[in-house]
Amino acid sequence: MKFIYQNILQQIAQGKKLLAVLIDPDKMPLDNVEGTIKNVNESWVTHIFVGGSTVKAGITAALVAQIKAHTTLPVVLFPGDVTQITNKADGILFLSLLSGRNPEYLIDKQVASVAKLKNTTLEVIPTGYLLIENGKETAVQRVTGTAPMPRHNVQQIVHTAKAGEYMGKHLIYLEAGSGALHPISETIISKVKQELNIPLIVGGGIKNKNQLESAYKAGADLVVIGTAFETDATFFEALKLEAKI
Ligand code: 1GP
Repeated sequence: MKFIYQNILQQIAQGKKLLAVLIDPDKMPLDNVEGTIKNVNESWVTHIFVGGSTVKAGITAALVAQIKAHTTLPVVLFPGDVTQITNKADGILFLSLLSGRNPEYLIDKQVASVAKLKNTTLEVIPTGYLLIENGKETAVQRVTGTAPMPRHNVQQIVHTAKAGEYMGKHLIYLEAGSGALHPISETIISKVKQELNIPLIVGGGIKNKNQLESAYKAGADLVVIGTAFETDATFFEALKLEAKI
């Protein structure tokens, strides 16, 4: 499937809002996949992202294969490391951590991934990734050794996102971090959205439907939710197809 990005653009052009569930291979036993994906299929989730900051090497492929066996939704890798790349998925967010100044996460890991990627049929989607301060330290911060951008310096966040667009990224991802205390603020989302001509992904710390709606209203095109689905099985209930916002 090489149409993930085109489909995102088309759906956004039609005024649709997109939702990705983030599945962390470290936290999802293979035995739980079928039940979880059944819930996903019955909700208005549009994408399944798979990845994490600290996933054990070698477990992602089996998980993705199991997910693919139970859904037709696009499965997109959201990798914290080269070891998480698997051809079993449909696409990959080819992330560059633009908020940080660690060359390893700006370019080195991307170079290291090429030998693997060029032997896959994954749709590679260039994505500018910005980690924003959220009230507590997150795994991305620890693993990458970079500081998040201060949330009050909105202009710097906007300029960084726009620089990503000028550099040719196809998506910008505003990340508060998994389990963030404060999701990305509406002010940040709306100011970034006003300046961008490419789709905007927002994730980190979104725990309920109100926060989801706020992110959409502020301008998020695609919202990513991981922890809330892991910790609250009833959250899928609120997102059943018939309850679409
Ligand atoms: C993390 O943005 C994602 O990379 C999702 O965060 O787990 O807090 O939903 P949560």
